[in-house]
Amino acid sequence: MTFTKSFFATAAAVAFVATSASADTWRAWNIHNDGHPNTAAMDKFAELVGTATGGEVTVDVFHGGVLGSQPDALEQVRIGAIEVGNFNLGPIGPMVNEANLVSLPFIFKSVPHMFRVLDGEAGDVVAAAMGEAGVLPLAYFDAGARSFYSQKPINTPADVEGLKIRVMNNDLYTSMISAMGGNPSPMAFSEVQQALKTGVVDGAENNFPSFKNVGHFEVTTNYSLSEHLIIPECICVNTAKFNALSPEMQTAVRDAAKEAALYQRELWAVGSEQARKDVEAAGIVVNEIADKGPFQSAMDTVYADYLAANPDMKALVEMAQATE
Ligand code: BDP
Repeated sequence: MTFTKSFFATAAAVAFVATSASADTWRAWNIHNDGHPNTAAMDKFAELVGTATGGEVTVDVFHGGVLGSQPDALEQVRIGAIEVGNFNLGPIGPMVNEANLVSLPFIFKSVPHMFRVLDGEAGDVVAAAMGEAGVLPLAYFDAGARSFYSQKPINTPADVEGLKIRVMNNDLYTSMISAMGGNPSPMAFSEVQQALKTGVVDGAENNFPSFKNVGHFEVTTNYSLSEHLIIPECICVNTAKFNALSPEMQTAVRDAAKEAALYQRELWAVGSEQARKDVEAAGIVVNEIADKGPFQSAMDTVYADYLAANPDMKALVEMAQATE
């Protein structure tokens, strides 16, 4: 057999195709910095994926939101320009209506209740709709509960009246603030500290780790435990990229995400307690709200307006509410 020039060229091309088809590098978006539980969990996910897939899939995590704001990154994952990320389900609502279930204030009784809903029938509906839209959830993180912070304590919905409050990008959050007489201000996470500092907004809402980790506690004084939103986060992957993997590799990646999520939940339990202690030590007054009833009642119009505009969400909302 004569080895011709074209034989070598063909062999090289085949080898190249074989390598690029079997080894995949995924870019992962993460908004958080070092010191946040999700950053460690995303690093763990990358490590586990590398091991479990024998290097067939490599995950490069970009922390600190350097790949863009959350709404932008979600769009990138949806179209496959970024492969994977740790996303909050809040900003997924404008893209996937079913995901809005988790953005209805006080829909969940507690974090364990939220996980029971996600693990049940309602969660299947939400996950299927997200996958359909291109943002497939592989596992869920704990993100605690979100509460208000501002320069004054907030004990009743009336205390929110007239305050300009930063919210994440979702119309349900603007309705939530408006229902209490406040002025909602949707804004990227990266801009919130400056906005609080300069008085562009009077307050914001988040969980303890995020309140601490990006320095919001340095520019405000009171954290009031309204716990109005319990929003899960996901490791979400571009659906087409995931489906292109062999069944074995899909299982390996999904298991890695689940293990990373269990790790995240452990870190979260410790980290959110510690974050609370740290901000209190730094002078933040943490204000227990004796009766959250008035906040819940103030949300009646939010639910009524939302369900009037989205009647097909009624069954899903009832399914979540009926979950023990
Ligand atoms: C944090 C979430 C992050 C959000 C951020 C926000 O982990 O995904 O972008 O809140 O308020 O708690 O924008």
